[in-house]
Amino acid sequence: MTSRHASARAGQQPPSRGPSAAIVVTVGLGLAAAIWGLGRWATSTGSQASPANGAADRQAAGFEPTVPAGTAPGPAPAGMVWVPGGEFSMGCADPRGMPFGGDDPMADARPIHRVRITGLWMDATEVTNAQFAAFVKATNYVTVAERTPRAEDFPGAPAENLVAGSIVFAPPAGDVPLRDATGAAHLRWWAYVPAASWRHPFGPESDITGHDDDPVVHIAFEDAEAYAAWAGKRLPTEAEWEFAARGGLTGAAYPWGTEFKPGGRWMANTWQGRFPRENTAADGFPGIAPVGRYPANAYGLHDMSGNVWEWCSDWYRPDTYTRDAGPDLRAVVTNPRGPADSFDPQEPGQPKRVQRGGSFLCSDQYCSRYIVGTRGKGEVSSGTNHIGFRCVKEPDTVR
Ligand SMILES: [Ca+2]
Repeated sequence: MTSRHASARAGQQPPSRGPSAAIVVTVGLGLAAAIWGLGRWATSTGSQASPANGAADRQAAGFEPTVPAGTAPGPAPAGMVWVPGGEFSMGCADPRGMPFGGDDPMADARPIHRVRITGLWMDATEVTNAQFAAFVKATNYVTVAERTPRAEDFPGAPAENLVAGSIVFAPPAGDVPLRDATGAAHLRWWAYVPAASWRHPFGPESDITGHDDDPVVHIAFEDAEAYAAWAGKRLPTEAEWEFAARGGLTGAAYPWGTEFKPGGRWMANTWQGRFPRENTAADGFPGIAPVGRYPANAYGLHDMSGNVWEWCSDWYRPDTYTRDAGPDLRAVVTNPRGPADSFDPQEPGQPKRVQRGGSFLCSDQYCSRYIVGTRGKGEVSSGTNHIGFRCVKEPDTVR
């Protein structure tokens, strides 16, 4: 059973207590926890270091200088930029106490450890609706959200709930608690919407006319992989993604530096106002922005922070960095591709891949995963209206 399909029930029946409701709550939790990558378990694993501001703090946190290596092997493929590769410190210091740092210790992003990456090309922006439409036109590909769930995969589910669709942000009118004892507070602002898909981001009455340059959303992991294969590319590993997002900087909180709004300028599409009911759109966009509307980082990459989440190829585990760093934290891991399997203590039965960068729904009240070293995770079949992707291409595969 997958989160997306089972969510047909979660979205149409209010969670409540009882034998059947337990499934609904569990599944719904799988959905949106996957979406947000809450990482709440991490509070029990402790934290280290201080905010990553200034050289002394960076060193205390475990960041050593980024050492780029490798030059571009030729002209960039269309829409891509060169990420030089090299060695860097991967991970995130405890962001609590940082301006815009939020209240999550982000312990799954520690220990900070050394990683070496081979240079490669990366899409300068998230994949757009126009690009995805070209793929669908060429291949007649049908996304996971557009497929009708099969009854045999969901024994006992009411037939009326076996409908194609996806999960859409649906904020309540009033204030709601962002966290509660059930761990399912987020169900208050997510709804399963029949017929929602990349073509109809908010449901059947919506479409993407005039939004060619918006990032494509409602993308499940296999959808992203299918597009990448068609394009002669692949999804980035989590380590490649973070090296690229850091743009050569060492231990900076954001892809552009240490200040969230340098000189008062908005650098990423995130959430302003009281989440989830108030959206002031102070950054210029109440929802998704067309790609590339905010400044690129030093490698020429846009929206590595915010706008939409981006799938990476790695399975998610909270202990990946502990494993990679080794007992003395001196290991240098070369081109890590993630663990062999997935495990999320919050939802042990849900297979999850890594997602990075946060989205237009991230704020310092909730999520704060626009911080460059933080990690997200998503159940593989659950696209939503803030999950997209971008691709990479290895130099020796350039055509
Ligand atoms: Ca993004």
